[in-house]
Amino acid sequence: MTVIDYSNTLMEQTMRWFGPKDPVSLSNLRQAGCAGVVSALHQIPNGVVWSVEDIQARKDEIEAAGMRWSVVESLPVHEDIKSQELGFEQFIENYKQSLRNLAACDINIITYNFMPLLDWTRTSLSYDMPDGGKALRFDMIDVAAYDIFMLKRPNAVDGYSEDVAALAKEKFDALDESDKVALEKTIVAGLPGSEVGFSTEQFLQAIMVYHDIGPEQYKQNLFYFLQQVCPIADELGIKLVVHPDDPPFTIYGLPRVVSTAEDLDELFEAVPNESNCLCFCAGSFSIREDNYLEGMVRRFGDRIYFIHLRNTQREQYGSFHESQHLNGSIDMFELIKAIVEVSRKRGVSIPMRPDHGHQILDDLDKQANPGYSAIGRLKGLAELRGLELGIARSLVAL
Ligand code: CS2
Ligand code: MN
Repeated sequence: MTVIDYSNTLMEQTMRWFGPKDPVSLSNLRQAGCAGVVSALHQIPNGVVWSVEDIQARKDEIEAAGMRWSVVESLPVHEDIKSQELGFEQFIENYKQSLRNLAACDINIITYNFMPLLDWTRTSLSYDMPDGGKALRFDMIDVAAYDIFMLKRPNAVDGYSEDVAALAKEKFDALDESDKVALEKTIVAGLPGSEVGFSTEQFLQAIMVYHDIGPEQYKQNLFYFLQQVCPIADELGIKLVVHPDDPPFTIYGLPRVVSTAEDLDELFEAVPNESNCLCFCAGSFSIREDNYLEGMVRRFGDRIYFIHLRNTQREQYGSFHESQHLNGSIDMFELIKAIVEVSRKRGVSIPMRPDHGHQILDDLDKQANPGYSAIGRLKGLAELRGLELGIARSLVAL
C-alpha cells in the first residue's frame, strides 16, 4: 500500500494558544495541522514566578490534546527591569526562578521582547482588505496625530517629516470625540498594562521615563538583563529568544534595541552566551526596507530557535498593513528557502508559527485576540506548509 504523507515539514508547525480563555480551542489547532503549541501563563501577573505546578498543568492540557508545548511566548520582562527602576533586581531573580521551573518541566525555548511600554503597535485592528477580509494596519499619520495633538508629547512634531505632520493635523481636525477614543484604545492595545487602564497623562509620563534613559543606556539595560539571566539559562539548556521590535523604528521617541542586523550583531557580541538567541519574526523585521531578511536568516542562523512567519505590505510614510502570508513586501519563497537551508545545515527542526492571520469567513462573526483568529491563521499555515514542502522537496531533487 502506498502512503504519501506530506504532514512532516522541516519546521515544526505551531500556533499560539492564549490558554483556556482563548476562543480558538486546542482541538482547532490540532485540526489546523499543528504538532506544537506556543503558549504562556497569561493569568500570572508580569514579574511573578511561574510555579512548576502551573507550568505542568498547562503542559498536561496541551499534551492531552495531542500536541506538545514547544515554545513559551512570552515570559514577559517586567517594566522595572527595562527601566532599571529601584528594586528591579528582585524581578531578575524571579525571572531566573521561572526559567528553572520551566526547565524542570522540560520546556526550553522562551520568547520575550524588550520594547519599552508597548508590545506591538497598530492603529487599526480591522482594516478592510479588498477581498472582504480584515487585517491589522499601522498608519503613520494616525500615530503622528495621536502623538502631536492628543498625547501632546513635548517636541513630538520634530520626529515627523513636514508632510506627515501636515497630514496629521488635517486628520486630527477631522476626528470626532468617538474617533479619538477609538484611536487611543487601539494604540494602547499592545500595552502590557492596558488591562489596568492607562490614562493619556499616565502614558505620557511613562514615555518620558524612557526619554530620560535614552537609546544607549536602554541598550545597556537589555545587555545587563541578559548578562544576569543567560548564565543560568546556559546551565538549564534554555534558549532565550528575543522578539524584534514591532514596528522596528522609534515611536513616541521610545528607544529601540532589536530592529536591525546591526542591533543583532551588537547583542550577540555583548552577550555571547549560547542561550542568547533570536525569535525571527519576519513580519516585524520586514517593515524596514533596509532589513534583508534572507541575509539575516543566513547570518544569524545558528541563533534562531523560533520563527514567526507573516507578510506585510509597506506603504507610504512608514505605514504598513499585514498582507496575505505569501504576498507583500517579503519574498516568502526566498525566505523559506534560506530557513530550509539553515535548518538542514544545523540538522534541527525549528518551531514556526504563522504570526497573525486575517479575519476571514466565520472569523468575521467571532471575537478572537487581534490577529489570532482561527481560519485566517489556518489558511496562512497551510500556505506556508505547502510552500516549504515544495522548496524542501525540490532542493533534494536538485
Ligand atoms: C507577537 C508579539 O502578537 C504578536 O505580534 O508576535 O506580541 C510577541 O508575542 C511578543 O512581542 C514577544 O514577547
Ligand atoms: Mn512576531
